[in-house]
Amino acid sequence: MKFSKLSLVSLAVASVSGKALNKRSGFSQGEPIADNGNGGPILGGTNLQLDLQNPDNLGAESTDAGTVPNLKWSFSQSKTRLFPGGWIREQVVTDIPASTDIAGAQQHLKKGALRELHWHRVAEWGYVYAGEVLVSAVDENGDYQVDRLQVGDIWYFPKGSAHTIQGLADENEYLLAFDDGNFDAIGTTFMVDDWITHTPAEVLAKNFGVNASVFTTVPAPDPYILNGTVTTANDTGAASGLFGNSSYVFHDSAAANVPVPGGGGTLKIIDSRNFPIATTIAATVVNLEPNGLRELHWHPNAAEWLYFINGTGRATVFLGSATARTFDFTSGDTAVFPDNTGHYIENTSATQNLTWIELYKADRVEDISLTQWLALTPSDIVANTLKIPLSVVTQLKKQKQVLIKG
Ligand SMILES: *[C@@H]1O[C@H](CO)[C@@H](O)[C@H](O)[C@H]1NC(C)=O
Ligand SMILES: *[C@@H]1O[C@H](CO)[C@@H](O)[C@H](O)[C@H]1NC(C)=O
Ligand SMILES: *[C@@H]1O[C@H](CO)[C@@H](O)[C@H](O)[C@H]1NC(C)=O
Ligand SMILES: *[C@@H]1O[C@H](CO)[C@@H](O)[C@H](O)[C@H]1NC(C)=O
Ligand SMILES: *[C@@H]1O[C@H](CO)[C@@H](O)[C@H](O)[C@H]1NC(C)=O
Ligand SMILES: *[C@@H]1O[C@H](CO)[C@@H](O)[C@H](O)[C@H]1NC(C)=O
Ligand SMILES: CC(=O)N[C@H]1CO[C@H](CO)[C@@H](O)[C@@H]1O
Repeated sequence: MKFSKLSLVSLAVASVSGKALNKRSGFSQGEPIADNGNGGPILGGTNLQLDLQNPDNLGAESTDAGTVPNLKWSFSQSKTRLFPGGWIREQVVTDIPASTDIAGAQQHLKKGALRELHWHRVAEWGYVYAGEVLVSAVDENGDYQVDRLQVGDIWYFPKGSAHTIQGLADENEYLLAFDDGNFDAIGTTFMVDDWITHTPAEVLAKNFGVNASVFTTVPAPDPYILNGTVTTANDTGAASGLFGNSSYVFHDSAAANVPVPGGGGTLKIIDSRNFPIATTIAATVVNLEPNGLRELHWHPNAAEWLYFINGTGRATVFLGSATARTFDFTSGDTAVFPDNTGHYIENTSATQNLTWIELYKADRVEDISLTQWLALTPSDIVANTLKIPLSVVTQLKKQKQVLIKG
């Protein structure tokens, strides 16, 4: 039986229903063939579903140039680790070698399940996107905090803070980020039960003032995520803080979405200016309307790490020296735009918002807008450099547009 490429494409389109597909005008769907005749069919093995999702890998964007490494990773490509109380899948520097500043993970907890007590050699940033969780933490002054987080709420534990997380709703999930791309290396996470089982019993007895036999039931190896029941304890008196605002937590309700001059969506910045403890991870949560564009810009202070929550989009990363590469994104993708590289993000759906989170290993979010730069430079200099009419330059917007309506 013979299948034409076209019938294979329609089969694949049917079988990836739900995953949005990117069609580029002037370019064949699922094949490296441009309407101008460049390219040709793939005769060897290929993964058609990936091809359909990533037209820019097939060369759809003629302005791309040079050898640019992969800057994208889908959590669907990560190994998922399963536990009685949930799961985790990570993206670390070995997945995207350019992502040296930040590593990320999706983590899921069932009701009552616990990410066991631990601390890290790096800072941890979390964003709840489903369910509700309880975080509990203790700092070096013996100050403790117990707080309840809902969808959109964020936490930040500085390097070394002792903490634990519990799922409160039936199913709960959040994005985790760490201010070190090599986060998963040995020695970055310290589990409480791991420490106990690797300490002499008589030392434990002396340290805690109890009978050494108490600790024979401590699990080894450590369970990482364990099942349990939702806490009812009020022994620290911290329950009164359950509904309050702790310094480790930024409640979504504490900041309004900032309306942007260009229309096109909403944006929220959470960094050390409104969330003082978050000195090493600054964040922007972006909602871009159908066909909208996050305007061309770069970040003078840090690389950008991204997590796409929902929708479909694309971005071209300009790395200087006449090199650029376009990437296609869908929900569950992560990416990194290296330090100071120019880029935009476009919503390629005509119907669905594109939502994503941007993280920077920095104390604040900073960006320079290409349009604003050109508008605030002597107009004849800009016109002469780009060889474009002066009248085009003089009407450029002097205010950052941020998100432009599609
Ligand atoms: C510690 O507990 C064990 C087991 O319950 C018991 O046999 C032992 O006598 C206890 N030791 C002390 C010092 O209380
Ligand atoms: C955790 O799961 C195990 C195995 O299913 C079960 O025996 C135990 O009762 C559960 N514990 C809690 C606290 O839910
Ligand atoms: C927890 O204990 C504190 C202090 O004992 C008390 O003020 C508070 O009402 C208790 N909270 C709950 C939810 O029982
Ligand atoms: C938490 O902080 C926000 C913003 O400052 C405020 O609107 C809210 O009332 C606070 N909630 C509590 C329980 O203190
Ligand atoms: C899309 O975003 C706009 C705000 O920019 C919002 O009003 C609208 O409800 C969003 N649509 C969906 C389906 O979330
Ligand atoms: C994505 O948005 C659509 C509506 O535009 C909604 O039905 C869906 O639940 C969203 N998915 C996630 C993961 O937020
Ligand atoms: C590059 C790309 O896919 N752009 C798309 C942006 O969204 C509009 C509306 O869906 C499309 O027409 C464009 O092709």
